[in-house]
This record gives sequence, structure tokens and C-alpha cells, in this order.
Amino acid sequence: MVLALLAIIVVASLIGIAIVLLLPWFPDQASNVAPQIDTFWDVLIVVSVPIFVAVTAMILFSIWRWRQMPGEEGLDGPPIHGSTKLEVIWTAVPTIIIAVLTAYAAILLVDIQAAPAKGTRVVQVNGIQFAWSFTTKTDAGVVKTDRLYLPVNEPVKFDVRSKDVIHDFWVPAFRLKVDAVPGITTSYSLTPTKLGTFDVVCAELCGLGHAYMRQTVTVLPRDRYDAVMAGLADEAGVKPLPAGADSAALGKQVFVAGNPQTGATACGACHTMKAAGTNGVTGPNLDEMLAEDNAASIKEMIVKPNIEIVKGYSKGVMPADYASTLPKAQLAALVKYIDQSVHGKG
Ligand code: HEC
Ligand SMILES: [Cu+2]
Repeated sequence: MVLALLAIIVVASLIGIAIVLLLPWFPDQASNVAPQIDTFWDVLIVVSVPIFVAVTAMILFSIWRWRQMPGEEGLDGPPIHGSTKLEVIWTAVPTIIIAVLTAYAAILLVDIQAAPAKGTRVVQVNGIQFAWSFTTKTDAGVVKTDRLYLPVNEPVKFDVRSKDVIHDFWVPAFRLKVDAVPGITTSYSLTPTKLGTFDVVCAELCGLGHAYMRQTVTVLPRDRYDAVMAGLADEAGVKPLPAGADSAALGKQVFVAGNPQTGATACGACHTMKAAGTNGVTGPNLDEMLAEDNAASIKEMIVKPNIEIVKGYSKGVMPADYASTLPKAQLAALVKYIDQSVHGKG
């Protein structure tokens, strides 16, 4: 009987471990610390699944084996006055397991939070209800954005602050997170290792708009990062769009300067287009790229840039949220402006 129970526990544990190890728990590993953290998670799973299975199996077995039979209504089980051996075992085993896992976690934490080298890029992360803003000192000047940009394979330190309540700065693909606490600066550092755009979220319930505190971080090759930051630094001086601006002027302004109010990044920071006088090289040259396209397909490419990736460029670099960061009128003006510019009708 005991052997059968043991066998069931072992088999169920193995199946359970296999299932949970196969589940895709996490997004891409996009930072240097992600693999270590995921390994730690796997270890926790391997240790905890058998405990869960054993406890559950014992409970179910006891309920079944020692249930009340007809005629036993008034009876009680035999009185037991302790078992020193058992008590030592069930105290020692969990103590050892917890101690080992705690040591592992502590060593891992110290390891991944080693003080960053001098000269590490620092990004000031500010949380308010309900948005993050990112302030970075670059060669081109101090740039404050709603979208976070980072160069790939370069360490970065986040100094995290809050202007109101407690938030929590989290990039799931990077794995690390830390509370943003009013009055103090918390921080962590890591190295982004993967090109692309990843979610930035708030991981601390901070009020009614908490669920909307979702932004993005775009990890770029160094030269492209520098180009984007230079573009953003210029853009910082741009004034709000005048009301009633005519369509071509409005389209050009959006192309050259983006929309700082909504966090729409300037197209010109990444793209070259002769009529606009921009010479970004992060994305393809639009004069060449769009020579055969009409307005409808240009619009499609702007709001859904990931449907087709231009050869030689990475997916996820071009922001995919222009449909929400550009008000309809600005998007329409932009499309019309680009259509006319690349076809020499400007
Ligand atoms: C952060 C840099 C960046 C910004 C900002 C950016 N792009 Fe791009 N864009 C790219 C890259 C990289 C590609 C090539 C990869 C791809 O196809 O998504 C691209 C591709 C494109 C394409 C071709 C898309 C396709 O699917 O074939 C068009 C058109 C385009 N961008 C227009 C724009 C316009 C208009 C804006 C401004 C509203 C803009 N881009 C802003 C980087 C950027
Ligand atoms: Cu928040």
C-alpha cells in the first residue's frame, strides 16, 4: 500500500515537473540576467512540485483509507503521543530545503546586482499616475521621453523614482523589477541583450489607471540609438502643433518632430526622406522604399510595421503604436505628406 502510494507520488511528480517546465512562463530573454533568473525559477519548480504532489496525495490517501465505515460512528482513532523521530525529520527536511533555496536566491541576487561599472549609462525612471517617463543624458543633450530607448549590449542603470504613490518599474523581458517609492531612489542595472521592442509595465497597483501604465522599451544597435536620441533631443525644442495648420505643414511637422505630447517618435529620427530634409539611417530610405506605394499602403505600413519587415532591418525597431500615438488628423496629414513627397508631388 505504502509502496503504491510512493509510486504514485513519484510518477505524478515527474509528470508535473515535465508539464510545468514545458509551459512557456516568460517572454523573450532580453537581458543578461534573464537566463539566470529563469534557471532559478526552474529549480524552484523542480523542488516544489513533488512537495505539492506528496502533500496532496497523502491527504487524498488518508481521506480514502481511513474514512468512517458503517458501525464506526462512535469510534475514535488510537491516541498517539508524539514520535520524536518523525518530528525531527519533518522539521529538518523543510529547514534544509528552505535554507538551500534561500542561499541560492541570495547568492544570485548579489551576483546580478553587483555595482555597475563607472561610466554606466544611467536612465532616470519617473513614475506618476499613470505613466512612466524616462530621462537620459546623451551626447546630444538631456532627453526625456515616454518611450524608453536603450543600446544593445551596453550596461544600463535605472534610477527609479515616484512623484506620487508607489509604482513598480518592470520590463518582463528583462526580468528584474523594483518599486518606485516616493521620496527615495531605488535602482537596478542590467544589460539588454536582444534587439526589439518590449513591454514596460507598472507592477504595483497604483490607482484606477494602473492597467494603462504600459509603455515600451526599444533596444537598438548603438549607432541607431545615437541617431534616435539625437533626433529626440532636437525634437525637445519643438512647439505644440498650431491649430488649423494646413495639411502639408502638419504632415511635415509630424514627420520631422513626431508628437512629443503623445510620445510619437519622429519618423525623421530613423528615416531619410529628401523633402523633409531628414537623414536617419535606422530605417530604410523612404524615397527609395515607397516609390511604388500609394497612400493606402503607406498608411498600412506606418500603423502595422511588423507585418512585413524590410530586408536587412530588425523587427520591432519601428514603433508599432502610431495608430494610438498619432491623432487621426495627424496620421492622415502625415500619410498625405509622405505620399506627395516620395512621388515628387510636394
Ligand atoms: C525608431 C526608429 C523608427 C521610427 C521612429 C520610425 N521608423 Fe519606420 N522603420 C524603421 C525600421 C527599422 C524599419 C524597417 C523594419 C520594418 O520593416 O519594420 C522601418 C520601416 C518603415 C516602413 C516600411 C514598412 C514595411 O512594412 O515595409 C515605412 C513606410 C516606415 N518605416 C515609415 C515610417 C514613418 C512614416 C514613421 C513615422 C510615423 C516611422 N517610420 C518611424 C524604423 C523607424
Ligand atoms: Cu503605477
